[in-house]
Parts: sequence; C-alpha cells; structure tokens
Amino acid sequence: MWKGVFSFMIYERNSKKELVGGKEDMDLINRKKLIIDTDCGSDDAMAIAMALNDPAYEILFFVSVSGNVEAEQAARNTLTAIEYAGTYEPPVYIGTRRPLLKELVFAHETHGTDGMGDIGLAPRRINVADGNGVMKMLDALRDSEDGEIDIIALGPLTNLAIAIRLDYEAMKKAGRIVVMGTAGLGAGNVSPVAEFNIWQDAEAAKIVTESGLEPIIYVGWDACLEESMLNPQEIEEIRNSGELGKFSMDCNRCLMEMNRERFGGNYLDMADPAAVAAALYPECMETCHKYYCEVDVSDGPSYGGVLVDRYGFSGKEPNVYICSKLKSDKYKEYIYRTLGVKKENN
Ligand SMILES: [Ca+2]
Repeated sequence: MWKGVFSFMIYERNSKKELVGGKEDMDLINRKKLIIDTDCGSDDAMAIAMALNDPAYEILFFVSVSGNVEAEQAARNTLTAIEYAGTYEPPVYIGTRRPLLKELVFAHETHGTDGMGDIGLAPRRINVADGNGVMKMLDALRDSEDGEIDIIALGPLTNLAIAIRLDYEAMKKAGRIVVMGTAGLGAGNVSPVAEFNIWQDAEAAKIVTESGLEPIIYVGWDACLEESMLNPQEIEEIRNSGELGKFSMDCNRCLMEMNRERFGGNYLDMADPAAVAAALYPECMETCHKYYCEVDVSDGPSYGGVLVDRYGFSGKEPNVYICSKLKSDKYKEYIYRTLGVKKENN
C-alpha cells in the first residue's frame, strides 16, 4: 500500500518519467532517500541541481538554514535551483533562522546579497511549504526504517544540532550524515583555521560532532581545491551546455570574482557540489579517514576551527570521518553527468 502511494508520488513529481510497471519503476521506488539541509547560496544551488538529477536518489524534501543568507532567502534560492534542475519538485521547508549562540554574519561578498550572484534569480512558479523543517526532518526519520534516509547538510549545522537535542533516537535512525564542513586537513576560508559552515555556528557543529551518530562524514573545504576546482575551460563547457549549466555558473558570479583575486584566474571551488558528489558517488572520494575531532568554541581567534587529531594525541576514539581529497576526474565526471554537460574534445 505504502509503496503504491510512493510510486504515485514519484509519478506526480517527476513528469519526465513515465511509470509503466517495469524494472525502471522498481529502480525509482528503490531509490535511496535523502533529506538535504541547505543555506542555499550559489554553490548549494549547483549541488542541489546535481542531486535532483541523480536517478539513484530520491530527495524527500529540503530544509533551509541561515548561513550564506537568511533561512527564508535560502528557501527561495532552493526553489529556484529546483526549477532550473528540471526534474521533480520536493517540498522546501524553512528551518532555524539564527545560530544557537553566535551572531549571524552573512557571506554576501562570496555569493551576493541574495546568495545567487545578484543577477535577478528568483523562483518563478513554486513556493515554500508550510511547517518547520526541523520538525519535518524528525517526523520523517521517526516514520523511517533504520538507515533508510541519508542526510546531506550543506550549511551551518544549526538544524541538525537542534534535531539531535529534540529527539536523539529519531536522528539515530538516519543513515549517513554527510556535511560540507571543516577545513578538512587544510587551511580555513574565513580565518586561518575555520571554514565558513562550522564557524557560522560552531556550537551547533560541536553538538553534531560529539553526538555519537554514525557515520558522520565531513567533506572539508580542501576537497574542492586544487585539481578539483573548476578551471576556466570547464566553467565555459558547463556554461555553454544549456540552461541548467548556464544557471549553475552564472549564479556563482561573485565567487568567481573573489577567486580572481584569491586564485589568480577564473576558478571555482565548489564546496557543496563536492559534498554532494562524495555522498552520492562515493567512488570519487580519494582520501576519507576517521579521526577524533573537536570543534573550538572558545572566544578567540580559533573559534570555529576543527582540531583533527591525525596522530592520536588525545587518545580518544575517532568520532567523525574527514574527506579531504576527491579524485578530481571522477568528481568532475559526476558534475558533468548530473548537469547534462558533454565533455568537449581538446
Ligand atoms: Ca552551503
């Protein structure tokens, strides 16, 4: 009965697929279920479009959180990404609007005031769903089988921390929790040691890191650097591939401008796409190890830094995975595949 309802929902939501009762229908019904938590700025938008175009997964819904922009704007940006992705349309709920303790500081210089490069992007047709996203997440997990639903978090961890505090048993039912967060094994991007998503709500990151939930996989900022950055040729290939590719590159306009100063050319460090690729196409992970990690919430220059105990100084059991490097060829193949980009011969 339930599967019948689910199949109908897929049919309703995915007008591009026709269900005729064959193997493809079963593949759709058996798709791994996801909840994506996002502070949707421009790299989230690209990551969301990729995930919506991976036929192996079914996104149940999105939850927004304040980070790059306020949670309301993040929800609207998620709707825009869903419309451009052109597949099915999961509900988008607003989660928490403020970090647990820290004052909210936006990333306007990185993603634009609207989070999407300030080029007039807005949802044209679909609207934010009613209900609080944290409650929806807990409801879905309570109703799920153990490990049935994976969570991908692309923003600060406020929603996840609150969910852990509200109903730990429900959160224990989640499968993998994959987070774009930490500087990995490298340097920070908002301070010498801190990466934005952790720094925006380090107290929340501390709760998640120390939660004991298994497995938690942090995809560090370093995973999307060096050969894994999109280079000028790849950016043009994606931009010229069609409406979705053009959207994915154009909304990253502010980041591209910043990177001209930072990296000396047209390069894009696509942090959230790296996390989505690591989560949905694990074959692209090059380096992912479990360490004991501790989030610095002290009131000082290292706030939001994550101490990764690579050499076991603490003597404590490893608690989270850190993915610090991707196989750039496989990662980019996944980007091209999900965004529908053909590789040009060169
Ligand atoms: Ca993000």
